[in-house]
Amino acid sequence: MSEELFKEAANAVLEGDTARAEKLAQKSLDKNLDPLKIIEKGFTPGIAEAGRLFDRGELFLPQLMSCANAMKAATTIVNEALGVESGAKEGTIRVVLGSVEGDLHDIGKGIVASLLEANGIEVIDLGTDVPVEKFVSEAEENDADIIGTSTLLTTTMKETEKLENYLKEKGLREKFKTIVGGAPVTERWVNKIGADAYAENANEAVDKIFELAKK
Ligand code: B12
Repeated sequence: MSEELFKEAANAVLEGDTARAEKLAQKSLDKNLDPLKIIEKGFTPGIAEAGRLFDRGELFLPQLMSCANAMKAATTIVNEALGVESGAKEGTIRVVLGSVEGDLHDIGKGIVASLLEANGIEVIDLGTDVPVEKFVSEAEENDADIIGTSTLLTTTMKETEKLENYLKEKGLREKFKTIVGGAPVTERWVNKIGADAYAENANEAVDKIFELAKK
């Protein structure tokens, strides 16, 4: 039954049908399905397929944008449900999160933010196109423990390396832990630039952040 719903969700995103995607998001919540499952097994395969078709020239940018809008609308509904459990308290882990400069992708980052909050982690979401200087000034101002960067483009990946260098330059490398994510990022890249952690998805991000906070 839920497999069918997942398939319908993927198709709604692939067809850029925002109204249907929203309806399916709500339906999955009404059925008490795990909110993260409907994102991971339903909507994400839909947007991934849209990306593949775009890559092969079978989908054009306006169509990809419609798919992204449907995905965003659906994840906004599900993210809210994820956040219901949220209860960041004084003394909890504080994470400054954003998409790096030049990068406007924010769907995955939004899911990560919601799941972190659902686990009692405080998130200061700086949005998209965030310069390294801003990540650091916000981390300092908010007395954050961790800086999380999201990058979806290979061309903007180097911003994550720039952040490491900037932190060292300012003598702040030991003050904050860093975690990096986004489709083109790998464990190897993260080791190469000297960041503290990599997470492939939102679930892993929660585990890695708890581990980092213990160090
Ligand atoms: C949706 C989308 C768009 C939407 C974005 C809408 C939005 N508000 O985000 C729109 C249409 C606007 C768009 C624009 C562009 N896009 Co685009 N886009 C995509 C697409 C199809 C899906 C991305 C997505 O939302 N995935 C779903 C989410 C849930 O997954 P995710 O982002 O990977 O996030 C998960 C993990 O990575 C991780 N994670 C993410 N962030 C973080 C952060 C931390 C700290 C951690 C720990 C974990 C973590 O957890 C998340 C949840 O599990 C991808 C293809 C793909 N398969 O990735 C292309 C893709 C990324 N885009 C691409 C391109 C080329 C572009 C454009 C340059 C197109 C153009 N010609 O203008 C522009 C660039 C705009 C810019 N300056 O940023 C290419 C990038 C190629 C490359 N190698 O660099 C891709 C790969 C498509 C392709 N195959 O060609 N895009």
